[in-house]
Amino acid sequence: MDAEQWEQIAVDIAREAGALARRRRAEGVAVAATKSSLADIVTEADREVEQLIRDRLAEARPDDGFLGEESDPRVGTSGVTWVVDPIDGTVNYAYGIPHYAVSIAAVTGEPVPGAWEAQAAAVYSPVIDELFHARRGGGAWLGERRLEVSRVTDAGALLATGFGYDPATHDGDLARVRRMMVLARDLRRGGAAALDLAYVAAGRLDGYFERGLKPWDHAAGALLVTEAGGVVGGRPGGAPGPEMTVAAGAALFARMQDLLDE
Ligand code: LIP
Repeated sequence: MDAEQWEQIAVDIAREAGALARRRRAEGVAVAATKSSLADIVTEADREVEQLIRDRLAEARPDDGFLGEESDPRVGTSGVTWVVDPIDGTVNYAYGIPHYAVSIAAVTGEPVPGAWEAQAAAVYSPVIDELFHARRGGGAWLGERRLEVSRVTDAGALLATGFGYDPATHDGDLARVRRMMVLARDLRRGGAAALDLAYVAAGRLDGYFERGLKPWDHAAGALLVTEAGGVVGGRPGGAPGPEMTVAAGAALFARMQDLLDE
């Protein structure tokens, strides 16, 4: 099996999982638990959707590993690991804000950002029925439209960011926003990293930066960006991860990293 088949698996499962998430949202959503902080919530739908994804992947790819937000990791024997956020934008989902996505990526190598090689990705926004997908070397697509990052280089960029659930990190996050505003025409805070990255790939955002992301938040979206001709990284020279995730076209990416590290 190759990346094209993994991409199709990700697309098919993301679509089915997104439909389940949307149905559960319409039936009413309750917070099942809080995790790292009061703001860091999980709903029963997050858990149910992740279980559906795990079940479908086990049927299609029984020897693969699994790394998801809401359940225990599984080490596979095939060299392929599926990195999954069942509902990215959980707070939006819980509040009924229709901006959330199912994020599924297939990676090879050690399932750690910076060590893995992303092979295929699907990010599905079920309320507006937009499915972003990519495979390594095959380009990034929204449906049948090939995606390309914007060519904006500096002042006048539409940037997106986010803030972690830990209030103790907000001063640093806000100071970083202040430094980045020299580049920005405006700022967006969508609340779903996978869609922020998908929108950079689609040229709907010129750049995105956020501290505190988990592997499942960025695994699929990062491949969309690089297959759309963009660059994704973390701290200067580093991989995307909890310290920082930055995504943009090459010229803007360099300017953003300069400012992030001041
Ligand atoms: C969310 C990210 C978002 C970030 C939130 C949270 P979740 O993921 O998509 O960009 O700002 O703090 O990490 O928790 O909804 O899967």
